Amino acid sequence: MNEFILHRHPANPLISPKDFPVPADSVMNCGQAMYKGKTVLLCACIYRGLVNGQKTGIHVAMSDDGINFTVNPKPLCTHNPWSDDVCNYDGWVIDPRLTQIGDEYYIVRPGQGPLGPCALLEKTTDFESVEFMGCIALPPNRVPCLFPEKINGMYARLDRPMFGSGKGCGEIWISYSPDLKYWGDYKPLMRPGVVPYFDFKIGPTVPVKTKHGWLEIIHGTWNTCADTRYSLGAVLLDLEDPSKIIGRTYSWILTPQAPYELNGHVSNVCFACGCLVDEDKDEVKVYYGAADERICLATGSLSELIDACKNNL
Ligand code: BMA
Repeated sequence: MNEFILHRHPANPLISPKDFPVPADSVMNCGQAMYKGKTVLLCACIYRGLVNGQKTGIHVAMSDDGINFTVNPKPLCTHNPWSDDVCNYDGWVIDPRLTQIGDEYYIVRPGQGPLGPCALLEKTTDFESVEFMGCIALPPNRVPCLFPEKINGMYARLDRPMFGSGKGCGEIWISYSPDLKYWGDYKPLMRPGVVPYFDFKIGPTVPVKTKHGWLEIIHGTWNTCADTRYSLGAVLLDLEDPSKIIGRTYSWILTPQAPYELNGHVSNVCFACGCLVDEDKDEVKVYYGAADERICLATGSLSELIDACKNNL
């Protein structure tokens, strides 16, 4: 197999529907963070049948070693009725982005509805319960990713405005807020084509601070006459002004090749919502959704990835 910067863990897939504590058809794309020395993943699940009357929910998985996870059978995030008196803008509870800001953990997830996804904000401090903080982006914006600290006195996020079909579906913009609730000062940052391996869609994950810049794992698609390929790449943003791109990989860093990525609920998919970085260990870890059906891990050298971004490799 042709290897790129991220390398698959031999224990993949780490979490599959058969390992889930409730009946599951798919265990999908996960938010990721460290909490009290443990690795925590927020795993989106498409249930087999209905569980507590719902078709989807987001469950907490915790691990001491980052490989063996215990999944909570009770979902952390589930359908919220905030929009139900007009229409259901929370019909499909998946794809959480998880950002630690100080001692608090913020979850942004798509509120899927008739005009496409809006963005719902929730907060947790213990991964046992969430506080619903409201809708922070009009549809279609799927899914804004919060920076983990204020930049020049303002919260910042990477937005993902999109339209339903056609070339150019899905861009990355940046915006700012004094309080995480009211957002503005919007600016476009990346379109499909910003890297040669995404020609149709491009989307953000939660940025991670490194001494060389904000490391931003991006996901996106390349369309061929035969299929669509959902892969991962990386971009480096300026620490002081994250609206400046200071590097990007010109090759994908992970693309579907393993059987568990090539075949599944949606075949040909490697999709990430974030990454974990350990600068002392020179390591980047990406827990990713494979074929929209199971959760896998790929790791790589942080310095190799940063160098690839800086040298546009
Ligand atoms: C995206 C989202 C993800 C999914 C991916 C591949 O548009 O819907 O949830 O993993 O497509 O199907």
